[in-house]
Amino acid sequence: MEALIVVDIQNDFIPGGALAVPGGDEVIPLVNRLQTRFELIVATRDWHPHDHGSFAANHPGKRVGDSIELGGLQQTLWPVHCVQNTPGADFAPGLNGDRWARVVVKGTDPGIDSYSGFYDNGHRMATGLGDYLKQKGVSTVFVAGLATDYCIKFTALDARALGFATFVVRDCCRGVDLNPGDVEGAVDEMRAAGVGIVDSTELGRP
Ligand code: VGL
Ligand code: ZN
Repeated sequence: MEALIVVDIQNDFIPGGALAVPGGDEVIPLVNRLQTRFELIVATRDWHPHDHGSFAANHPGKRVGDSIELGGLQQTLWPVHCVQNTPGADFAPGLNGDRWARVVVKGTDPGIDSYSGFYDNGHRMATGLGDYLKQKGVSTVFVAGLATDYCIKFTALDARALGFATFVVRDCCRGVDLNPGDVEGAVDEMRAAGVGIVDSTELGRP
């Protein structure tokens, strides 16, 4: 059984949003088409409280892009984004969620960030996505969405570590590339961990 994981295609991650990923909106029609070849689709949603520790604004004197310690881990500071129950946290317009079996929220604990759809960044709490997919008999996952060098990478690495055959559908993803080369580095890191990198055109129908 295969599943598609649609990662964080939310208003704040597309152009015009607080943490816009360059070309982030381009994945919407591609992911809509990709979804038609999957029977089981789950989506992840970045879903932060307003006082989340990953927001630069919550650390006086710190700026976006600075690094701090949060929950005992190094944390890059971001603009305020994907705050629960705000338009920035809504799924992007035009993204078809009609066939989603489940939406997994992450980043809800103000004291730790969560790039992966499976665990927080310290692997302390599971979101339940791993157990859900195993209970559904899933052995292979495909990952698409935003952003290649953060939530896609960590979701794919955790999926692989949990024993799923894991593929990132590269043309259906876009990255932040905070430092040029980050996306390329993320792809190399995923490959080295046994994650397959594919294009939607290789996947056959439709
Ligand atoms: C993400 C940075 C902060 C992502 C989420 O979805 O890739 N990146 N929060
Ligand atoms: Zn976030």
